[in-house]
Amino acid sequence: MRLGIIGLPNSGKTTVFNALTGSDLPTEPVSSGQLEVHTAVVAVPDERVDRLAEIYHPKKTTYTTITYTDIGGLDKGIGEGGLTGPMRNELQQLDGFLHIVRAFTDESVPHPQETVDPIRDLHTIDAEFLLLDQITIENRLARLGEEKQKGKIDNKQAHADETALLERLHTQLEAEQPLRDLDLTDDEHKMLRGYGLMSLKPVMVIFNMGDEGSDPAEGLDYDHKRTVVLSLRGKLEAEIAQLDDPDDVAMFLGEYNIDEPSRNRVIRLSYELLNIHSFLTYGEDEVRAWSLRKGATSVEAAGTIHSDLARGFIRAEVVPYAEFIVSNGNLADVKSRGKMRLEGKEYIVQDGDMLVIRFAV
Ligand SMILES: Nc1nc2c(ncn2[C@@H]2O[C@H](COP(=O)(O)OP(=O)(O)OP(=O)(O)O)[C@@H](O)[C@H]2O)c(=O)[nH]1
Ligand SMILES: [Mg+2]
Repeated sequence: MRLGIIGLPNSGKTTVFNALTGSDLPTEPVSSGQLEVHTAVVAVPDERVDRLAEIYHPKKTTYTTITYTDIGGLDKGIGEGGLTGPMRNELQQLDGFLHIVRAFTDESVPHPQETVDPIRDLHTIDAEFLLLDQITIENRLARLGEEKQKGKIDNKQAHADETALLERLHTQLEAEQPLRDLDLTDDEHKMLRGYGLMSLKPVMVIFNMGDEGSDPAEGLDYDHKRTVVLSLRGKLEAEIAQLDDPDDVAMFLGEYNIDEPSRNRVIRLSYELLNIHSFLTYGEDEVRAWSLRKGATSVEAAGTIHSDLARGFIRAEVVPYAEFIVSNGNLADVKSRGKMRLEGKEYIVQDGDMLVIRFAV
């Protein structure tokens, strides 16, 4: 799963990218304005994995990951439906966005619109995405109309379904509302997958605050589905991410009166935004967390581990992590309390399920 870090020039995208990934990319007060892409893979912190590793002392411990891509140079052509070519291509491939909005004031960092106005900037990019989606949908509807006129339709039902769906989306866009607010079925999402619709993707809005000033997230009127809003102090967070010594981190946090670095919170929320959760596998070889789409079954979970496990799936042995901890990590005790279950193919995997897949190939 890959989230793209987007926003206007100088909003602090690279700064936040550094904070999240512990990278040390240069950040500059002068924006190059070019399409620049940097990617890093981040382990998702998970206390359950830590605890299991303490119990099993495995040879290997593996966390799930999220990929973050810092994408600079978005401003070209904004407001003119002008996002084209490689930039648009780049954005369409993402699973969601981290939209960085500048809320810090700093005379030495120019703002493309001169003034600092987070709400205006938030809506600038939102409006751009709505416009792009509208163009995409109108083009497709025009194509479908032509096909109909020429009587060149292979599958009448599919043609009618797609037209109806696109018209529904079009109405939403005309009302200036993002597509992610619509309740779409899995099939409808599938139908739309190839279009790379921007406002359909989940979004985390991050207000990048300075050390002073009010928090734009407070009292913000921004009620959308699959949307998270938060504020952090990007520059500070990036500095914390560069510290290796936990004592230094603690001192730093104390000095600035912060409970915990935002990094972990942002990564956890990214995970939730993507509508995935984790199941766990365990043993002396490896303790590992795996990402799985919420609502996926045990056989799909098996398939994430290895296609053989899905093909030869017999049963899943399920121990909920919480029960494992109640039993102090003693599986025999979990069993005797009747909390170890055998489940079939249709079982919907829950977050924190510890799985052993029984299979034969
Ligand atoms: N005062 C202050 N400055 C910040 C903060 N976050 C970023 N900056 C500064 O703003 C400038 C731009 O930050 P970047 O992280 O490079 O911004 P960007 O969005 O990646 O910019 P482009 O990629 O050029 O569009 C740099 O000089 C940063 O040091 C912040 O929270 N407070
Ligand atoms: Mg940058």
